[in-house]
Amino acid sequence: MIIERAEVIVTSPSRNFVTLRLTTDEGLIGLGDATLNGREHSVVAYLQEHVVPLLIGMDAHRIEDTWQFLYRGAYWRRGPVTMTAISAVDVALWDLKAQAAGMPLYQLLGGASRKGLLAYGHASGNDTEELFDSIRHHLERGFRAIRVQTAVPGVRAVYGVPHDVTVSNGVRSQEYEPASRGAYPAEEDWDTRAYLRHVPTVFGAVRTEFGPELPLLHDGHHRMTPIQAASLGKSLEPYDLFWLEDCTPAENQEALRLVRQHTTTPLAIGEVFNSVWDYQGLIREQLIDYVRSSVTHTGGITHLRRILDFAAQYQVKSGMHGPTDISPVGMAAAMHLGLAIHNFGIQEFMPHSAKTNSVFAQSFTWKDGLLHPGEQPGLGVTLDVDEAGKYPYEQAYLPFNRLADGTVHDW
Ligand code: CS2
Ligand code: MG
Repeated sequence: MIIERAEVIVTSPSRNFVTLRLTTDEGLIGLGDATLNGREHSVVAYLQEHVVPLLIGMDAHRIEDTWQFLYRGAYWRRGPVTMTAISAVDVALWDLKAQAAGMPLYQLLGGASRKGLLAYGHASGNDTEELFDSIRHHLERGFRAIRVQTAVPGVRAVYGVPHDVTVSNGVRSQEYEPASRGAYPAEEDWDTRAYLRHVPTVFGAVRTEFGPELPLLHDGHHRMTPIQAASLGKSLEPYDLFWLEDCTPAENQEALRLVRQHTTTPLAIGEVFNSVWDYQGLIREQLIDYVRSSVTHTGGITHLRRILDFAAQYQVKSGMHGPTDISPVGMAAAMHLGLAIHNFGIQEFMPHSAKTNSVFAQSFTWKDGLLHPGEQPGLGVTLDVDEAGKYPYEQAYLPFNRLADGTVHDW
């Protein structure tokens, strides 16, 4: 199975996506997600200029060898751009191998370990009433686990809460999408003390309204110092969170030691990580409970599986990143991997827009709160190139934060 063509396809149906498309001499087509939100063209260039020329004529069956060749052979290792580019190649090769075998990819990864993947949705609100509506809306759409984000009094724009929600017949019609199109990132504001006072009251209200059973999650989005995160974890203990995510900026692994000493609230981290080395201390010292890496940004199925196998020795589980900036191709890869591994925890699931689904045909199912990748050979995703061509790239940025005195803060 020889790679004859390798194309990098950029499309922007409702947000930007980058896809690597490999075609073999037998006419099979394999896809890999190469989307790095807000920095898309860095991965396009990495692939087009440096990787595509190496792929032509290569044996598509040699997944492990190709991974090692691209990782070690580049000399310059790790980093989001490199690891996203390697992931796209890795996933496209797994897609091809599974199609050649005539099996859905999860079968090649060891077969199904469960019926489907518990997935959580994003509920949010500017006030309690809006938040409760959003939670009910998600429960009606079948979600059995909910991430809760709310506005904070005195703060203009908060991560996870849409600014311009439209509600018709009691249903919120807009999903939260942080990246905005334009030539400059949107500026948001932040006040950690106001946030720390407010969040426990929100979880108290949610538990009173929805009872003790519903798994609830929360994303701190890298904004707290270690002692602030410790204090939040402690104040949320009565509300029994499934996890508190990214409580501190993720690059400082030692921070989690301090947080862990003070709270039993389960911790999830790693959506901005890209290699097993980012997790080494966190997993070995049992400082986290969930690995947030996506297949897309962490060197593909080959490398994320390695991280998760290491994590399994310490009872740390998967919690793969799945916002809309993970393309349908990246989501499919996550679902196949999540179905196969033993230490699956939960999958983040933000449904893609109708326009995105018109570009990417997908085989996954969503039933009884569980995702399943479907039974088509390979990943189960096809890319309609003509449809993709209708939506050219548009510059887009994630927002950034400034404190009241003008200092830039983690967003
Ligand atoms: C997030 C993301 O889903 C999450 O947990 O933290 O929404 C994140 O902000 C985006 O993926 C950034 O591109
Ligand atoms: Mg997050």
